[in-house]
Amino acid sequence: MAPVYKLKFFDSMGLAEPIRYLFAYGGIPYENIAVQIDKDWINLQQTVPFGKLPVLGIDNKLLFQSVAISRYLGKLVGLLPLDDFESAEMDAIAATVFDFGSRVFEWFHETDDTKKMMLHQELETKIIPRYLTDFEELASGKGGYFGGKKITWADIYFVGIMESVEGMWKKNLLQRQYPMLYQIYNDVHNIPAIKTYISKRPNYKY
Ligand SMILES: N[C@@H](CCC(=O)N[C@@H](CS)C(=O)NCC(=O)O)C(=O)O
Repeated sequence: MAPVYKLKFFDSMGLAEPIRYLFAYGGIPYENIAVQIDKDWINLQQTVPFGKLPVLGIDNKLLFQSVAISRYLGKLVGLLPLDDFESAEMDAIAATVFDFGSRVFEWFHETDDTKKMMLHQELETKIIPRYLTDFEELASGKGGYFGGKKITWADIYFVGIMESVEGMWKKNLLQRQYPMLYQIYNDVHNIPAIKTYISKRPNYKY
């Protein structure tokens, strides 16, 4: 019998969106449990590892960490390179995408105005260009995608996180300066199953 998958995350894209893309890509049914931060979260937080989401229930097992979950599903849907080194390279990309996303999320959730302005300035002048330039170079050096000429789960992780990053930053960051990354973004969005999922998903802001 096929496993029962239950994904818990807040009612937004964030760290869960690459996971939702991968489910869509593989045509794998799952229950998307939208946790209401002002209602359910206080109690639920005590019960999930490290008090963080997303978590994925797989029958009676629980997996946490968005990168580990995405890699697991990536393997399941045939988007993990077979070669161990190449596979580790995709882990490195996804971990770095997470690092990048965290910097933007940190700015977005900052409540002190002065600190927020400083973080914005640093992101605009240093962090965003540095990460995107290096990602662009890596994809370019490989021949199109992060793993070479074929899409892997790391491309999907990148695009899922970029959607939230752009939603928070309120700007398209890729189109003008990062053609390779923009291509990855469009190619992932144009995968028919992902396109269909996106056309039906809730109207998330980020
Ligand atoms: N490295 C973890 C980070 C998990 C994480 O920080 N999740 C945030 C949501 S983006 C969270 O649960 N925040 C709620 C809280 O800390 O109260 C992952 O990639 O899954």
